[in-house]
Amino acid sequence: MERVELTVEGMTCGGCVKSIQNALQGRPGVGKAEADLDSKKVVIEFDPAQIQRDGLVQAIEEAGFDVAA
Ligand code: 9UX
Repeated sequence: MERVELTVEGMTCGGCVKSIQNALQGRPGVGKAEADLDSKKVVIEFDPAQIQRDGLVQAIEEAGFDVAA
């Protein structure tokens, strides 16, 4: 497993946190996904053979949030 930390814009309540975590965990290859409202960070563990950073960003964007560059 690899680990990446992304900064997500637009998380404003605990429901957003859950939406992002669910969106990520629904993708094959994603293990743990933990979003934190205060820091705006999402820490994701993933199998690079199944999903890469762009796929993780896409999952977050499709859930309606933006990922900081
Ligand atoms: Mo809270 Mo977020 O009411 O998508 S769920 S703002």
